[in-house]
Amino acid sequence: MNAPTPSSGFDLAQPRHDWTLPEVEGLFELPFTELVFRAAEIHRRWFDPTELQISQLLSVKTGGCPEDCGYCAQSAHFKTGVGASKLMDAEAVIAKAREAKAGGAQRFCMGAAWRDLKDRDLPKVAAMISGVKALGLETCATLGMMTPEQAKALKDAGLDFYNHNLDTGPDYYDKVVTTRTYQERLDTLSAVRDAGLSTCCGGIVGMGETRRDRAGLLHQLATLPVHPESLPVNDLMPIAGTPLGESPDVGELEFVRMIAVARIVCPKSVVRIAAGRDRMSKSMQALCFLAGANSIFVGGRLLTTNTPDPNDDEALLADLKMRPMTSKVSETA
Ligand code: SAM
Ligand code: DTB
Ligand code: SF4
Repeated sequence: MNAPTPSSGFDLAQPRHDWTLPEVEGLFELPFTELVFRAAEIHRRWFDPTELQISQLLSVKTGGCPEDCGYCAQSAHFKTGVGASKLMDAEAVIAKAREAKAGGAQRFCMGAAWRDLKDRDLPKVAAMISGVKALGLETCATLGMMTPEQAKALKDAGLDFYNHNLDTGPDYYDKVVTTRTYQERLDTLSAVRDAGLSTCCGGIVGMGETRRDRAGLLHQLATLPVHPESLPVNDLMPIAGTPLGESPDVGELEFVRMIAVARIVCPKSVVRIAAGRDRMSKSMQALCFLAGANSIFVGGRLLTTNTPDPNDDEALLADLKMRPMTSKVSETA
């Protein structure tokens, strides 16, 4: 199946929600330079390609998670050496957010190793969200599954974004996680949208999935009722002790293809190079930005693994003459 060409009579840069899986697979099959060129054209239609959205993560509750996600250092099912800690106090989180803002972060994302958010933890989580919001940062949280009522409570506390990844295509999901279903992920995403929160939803490459599974993930995202406002693409950080600790790397060009196809099928989403950036050269990151990536995590740390050294990121932006995103992200279709 050939991907549609610019001469096929419709505007490729307009968001569509009727992508078919063969169409998305067809994009992956394009010659590399053609794919990147198309993605770069679309990127320019919706964004200033010299601007990057800058996020910073903090693990507010680490380890001991009851879920068995085969990639995760924080699952209690695997011996990874990551210990379980309690939920941080709001004041400590707010202090970290203040440092992140001083370091140039625009959005502060609070992550917890939970299967789902418990009502007993809501007051503390709400307090950290309002405190971070009061600093003038965009707020994001990733706390596992949530009910519609909990999503509304977090919105009222000042939450802007909720991160909840589909992680891979629907056919591969149960090879990676057995303690929850794809449908449960989709249900939380519905609750998030219905509460008026912006969604941050993407996945991981390099888990032994096929290209069809990668296309399957992007097909799911592109056919959601609203495209995710943020779309993180994680390159698997192989964690010793997890079932995916020895998973072979997907390869640089395939990672760039994933970014480019994400840019094409979700043209107005902010596409992030999430995990794995610390192993990427400057030129690889530049290629990702050319292919439509326009967001990064900074600050030196993700949850249990690292981002590049902040000095290296400063040099990267200077070298590429890129700067933090100033324009307000346009509304997503
Ligand atoms: N527990 C919550 C959940 O699963 O939604 C929030 C935290 S969880 C660590 C957030 C995301 O981090 C996962 O959905 C996955 O995409 C990503 N992630 C976790 N471990 C990773 C790894 N080793 N390499 C790449 N991405 C990873
Ligand atoms: C996302 O897609 N990636 C981030 C954030 N959302 C929560 C997490 C990456 C975690 C990488 C592995 C670790 O640090 O433990
Ligand atoms: Fe738990 Fe999230 Fe890790 Fe899965 S990805 S084990 S839900 S912290």
